[in-house]
Amino acid sequence: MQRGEETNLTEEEKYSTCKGGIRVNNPHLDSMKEDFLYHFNLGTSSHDLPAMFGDVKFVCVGGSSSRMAAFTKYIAKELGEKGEYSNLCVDIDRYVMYKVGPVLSISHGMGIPSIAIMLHELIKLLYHARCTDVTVIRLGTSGGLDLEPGTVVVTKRAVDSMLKPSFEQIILGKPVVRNTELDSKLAEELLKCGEELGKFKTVIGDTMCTLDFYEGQGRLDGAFCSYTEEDKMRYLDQICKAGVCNIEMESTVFAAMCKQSNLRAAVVCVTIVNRMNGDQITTPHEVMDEYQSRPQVLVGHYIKKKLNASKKS
Ligand code: R2B
Ligand code: URA
Repeated sequence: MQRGEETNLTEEEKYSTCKGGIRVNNPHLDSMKEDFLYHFNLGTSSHDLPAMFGDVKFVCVGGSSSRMAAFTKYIAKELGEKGEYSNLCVDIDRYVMYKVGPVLSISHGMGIPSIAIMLHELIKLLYHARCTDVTVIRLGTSGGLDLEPGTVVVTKRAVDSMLKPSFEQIILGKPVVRNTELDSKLAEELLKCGEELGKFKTVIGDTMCTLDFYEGQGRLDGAFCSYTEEDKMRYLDQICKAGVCNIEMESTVFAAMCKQSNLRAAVVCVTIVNRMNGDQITTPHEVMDEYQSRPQVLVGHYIKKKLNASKKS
């Protein structure tokens, strides 16, 4: 597709290039002799990206490297794939990346800047590899509002700390605001997967994305706190009434960047604490491990369903 050919696009999207479905919006990219994805330690000259990644259909991302390694083992077992899966981000320790058939599993660290860097390189990787029809899902943890810990929340809308469904990036000293709309059909399908499994409670609702775990999420247990418990509870009540089910730290930029690049995206997070009852996370490790496996089980079920359906058609 040529630059600027599509209709119904935002000004930003008009000037984008779309190689086989993945949209990038950078006129400089095509004139670069080589594109080195520094934090992945992968590059267009050193690696045959279409051969390595061209068949990717699902990308699952999550904060911790060990959780994404565990997901890799889980999805391999679920898909009946046998083998050893090694980290494709060799000799660099920013992120880990594993590939099991059409499923890529990548860690993104904590917070907006960390996931944004990973997503820039992921989107370019998928673009260079000429991937098509890719679904990206963030599997995460979060603090729940009025939800029993262990509840899985599928995000309907990713909102910022001011309840706005947008993500603001400062570019060349000026604020640029981007939409954080997620794929509603995908969210409903994921909710249905949770219900079909019937192993844990799954709900759908808004997810608030903050810039910090402590003051940014109204905790009383950070190194600094300038508000009262009443102030905190008033805020949590207010956002809960506005439709926020859980709070985490990556969903807005994740939603915005996936939307910009034409990627179908969803956020599935387990709640590990009910913020209406407290701030500290003291859940025993075994319980926490089981909670953290829940988004993996749900998304594993979804991926299997989709792959079986595509085999039949
Ligand atoms: C959830 O958990 C992390 C903070 O503990 C953060 O990455 C998030 O979004
Ligand atoms: N992750 C968050 O960002 N907040 C919580 O309360 C729990 C996990």
